[in-house]
Amino acid sequence: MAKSAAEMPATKEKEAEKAPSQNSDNYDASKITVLEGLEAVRKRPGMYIGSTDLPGLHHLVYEVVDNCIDEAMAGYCDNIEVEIRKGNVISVSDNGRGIPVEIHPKVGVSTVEVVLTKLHAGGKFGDGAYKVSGGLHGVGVSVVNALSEWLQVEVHRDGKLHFMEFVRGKPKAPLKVKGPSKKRGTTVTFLADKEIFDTLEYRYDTLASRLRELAFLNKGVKITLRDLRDKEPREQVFQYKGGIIEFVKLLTEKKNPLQKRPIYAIEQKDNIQVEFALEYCDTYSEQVFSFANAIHTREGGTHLEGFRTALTRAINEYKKKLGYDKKVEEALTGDDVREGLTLVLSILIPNPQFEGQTKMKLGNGEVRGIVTSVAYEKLCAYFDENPADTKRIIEKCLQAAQARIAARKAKELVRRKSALEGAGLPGKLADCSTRDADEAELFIVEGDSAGGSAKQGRNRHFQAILPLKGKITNVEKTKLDKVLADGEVAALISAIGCGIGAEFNLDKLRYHKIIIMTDADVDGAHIQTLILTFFFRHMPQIIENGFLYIARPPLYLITHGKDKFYAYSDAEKNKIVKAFADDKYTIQRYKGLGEMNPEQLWETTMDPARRVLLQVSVDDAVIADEIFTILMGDEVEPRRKFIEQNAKKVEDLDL
Ligand code: 0RA
Repeated sequence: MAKSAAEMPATKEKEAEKAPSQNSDNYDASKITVLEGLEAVRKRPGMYIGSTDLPGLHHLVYEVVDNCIDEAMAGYCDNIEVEIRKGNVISVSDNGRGIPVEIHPKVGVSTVEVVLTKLHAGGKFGDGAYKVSGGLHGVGVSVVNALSEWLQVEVHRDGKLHFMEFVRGKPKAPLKVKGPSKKRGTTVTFLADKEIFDTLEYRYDTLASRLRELAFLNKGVKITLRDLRDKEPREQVFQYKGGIIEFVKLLTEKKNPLQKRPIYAIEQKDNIQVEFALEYCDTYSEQVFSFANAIHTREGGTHLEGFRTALTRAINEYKKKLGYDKKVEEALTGDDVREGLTLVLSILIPNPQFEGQTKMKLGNGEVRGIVTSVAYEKLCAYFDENPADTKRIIEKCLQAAQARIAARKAKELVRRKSALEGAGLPGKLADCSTRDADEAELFIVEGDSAGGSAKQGRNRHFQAILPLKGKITNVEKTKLDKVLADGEVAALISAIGCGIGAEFNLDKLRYHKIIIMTDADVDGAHIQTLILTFFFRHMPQIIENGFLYIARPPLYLITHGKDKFYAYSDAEKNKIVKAFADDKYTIQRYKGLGEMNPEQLWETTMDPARRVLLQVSVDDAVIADEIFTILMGDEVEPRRKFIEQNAKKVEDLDL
C-alpha cells in the first residue's frame, strides 16, 4: 500500500538539507530543489508509478528499460539485457550512447547526477526523436532512484567507465571515472526499497511479457531477460526481425488464418508514424494490441478509433466493389469487421497525451484522421493486390453480419421473455436480500443438488445462489445468437445484471463477487473452464475488475473422535493424518459438492471467514487468449499437445 505522508518519518526534510554537506561547495539552492523533488516521489510514490504493489514494482524496471528503448528508437542501441539477481536486485544494461557525463551547465553537477536526481530530467534535450520514456507517467529514471534502497549506474562513454552510487535517491559521492572502456552504454543496477514496496518479488512472466512486446515493437533490437534468483537460472532472448508482423503471427499461430500472410504497412504523415499488421482467422473474437510510443494503450484511443474507421470503410468499399451487396444489403458495422481480427497497431507521436482512468488511452485528437487516411489507403492497396484473401475476409465479415442480424432477432425473443431485463430475474436464482453490490456475492453452482445445499447453507443476506444444470454452451465454438439461446447462459446473464454485447454495462453489476463453485473432478474442471471462457470472451470487464473468483471446496473430511478436519489437497490430508498417534480416524473423500450437507458447505467453502477463494486474473492477454483458443477451440492437435504438456496440472484437478 502507498504510505501516506503522515506515515513517513518526520526526519526526511532534515536529511534533504544534510546531504549536500558531504560536498559543501555544491551546496546551492538548485541542489536542494533536486532533493526535494525526490522526497516528493518517496512521499507519494503512487503518483509517479501508479502503485506500490507488484505492478508498481515492475514499473521501476520498465522505466529504466524505456530509456534504453529510447536509445534504440533514436538508432543508437540494439542490445538490452535485463537481469533479476539474487535478493531481487535488478540490472539493466544497454549499448546506447550512455548517459552524458559532463557537468550540466545549469545545475553544476554531472548530467548523470541530474538525470538520476531530478524529476523530468529524462528529457533528451529536444533532439526531435520519438520517446517511450516519460510517456505513461512522465517520470524518468530519477523516480527509480528515489524508490530504491540503493542504485548504481555505470556509463561507458568517451573511452571511459564512469560510476556513481546512490542511497534512497541521494548521491554517495559525485560521478567518478573507474577506468578506461572500449564500450558504449549504460548499466543501471538497483534494489527497490522495501520501505516503499509491498513486495520485491518480481514476476518473471510479467517482465517477459512486456520485454517481448518491446522487442516486437522495435524490430531487430535484442532484449535478454535473465532470472538468477533460483538455483537454475532462466533466460529468454527476444529479437524479432519482422517486428509486429511476427507479433501477429504469434497471436494467430494456434488459429486458422484466412490470409497467406498478415497485412502490413508503415508510413509517416505529419510527423506521426503509423504502423500496423493484421490477420483474419476463422475465430469469432477479436484480439487487438494498440501502442503509442511503445506504451500499450489498453483502453485504445484516437489511433485505434481512426484505424477502425478506416477498416470498416475499406471493407464496405470492397464489399460493394466485389458485388457482395447483393448478399447482405446492410452495411457492415464496426463489430462485423472485428470478428476474427487480430490487429497490432503501433504509432509514434512527438507528444502523446494519455487519458482515462489508467492513463492507457491515447487522447491526441489530430491522430484520428491521420491514422484513418494512412490505414484506408494501405488497406485498399492490399485489397486491390490480393483479391483471393480479400474475398475470404469479406465473406468472414458477412457471416458476422448475418449472425448479428440473427442475434438481434434472438435477443428480441429473449427480451420478450424478459430474461435479460431487470423485470424478471431467472426463476432458479436464489437471490440475496442486500441490494449493495459491494457486499453481494453470486455463487454459480454446478448441479441442482449442490445448488440445494448451497441455498440452505448460505448467508441469505449477501449470498445468492444460481445452480447451473450440466454444461453450458462452449462459447469458443458458437456464435452469440446460439449462446443466448442456451437458457443456462441467459439465466447467468440476467442474474449478473449487466446485459451482454454492445449493451453491456458494468455499472449494473449486481454482485461484486461472482464465485464459480464446481466439483473437484474432471467434469467440474470442464464446467469451470466453460464458465471462465464465457466470462473471458463476453464479459472480460468482470475479470479485469477482479470480480470473478473460483471457490475451493475441500477434498477430504477427516474425523478423529469428536474433531473434524477438512483437507484441500492430498498433502494436507497426509499432514493431518500423521498428527494422530492412534489409528482412530476416518477419511471421507468428497467426490462432489452434493455430498456435503449445507452446514459443511458453509463451513468449508462459503463462509468468508474460513473459505479459500482464488481470484481470476488475466495478466497476460496473449497467453490467456492462446489458452482459451487451445482448450475450447476446434483444433484437436494443439489441444492434445497442450493437455499432454500440462498433464500434471490437469491431474491435479482430479486429485
Ligand atoms: C539523457 C540524455 C541522453 C541519454 C540518456 C539520458 C540515457 C539514459 C539512460 C538510462 C538507461 N539507459 C540510458 N541511456 C541513455 C542523450 C544522450 C546524448 O545526447 O548523447
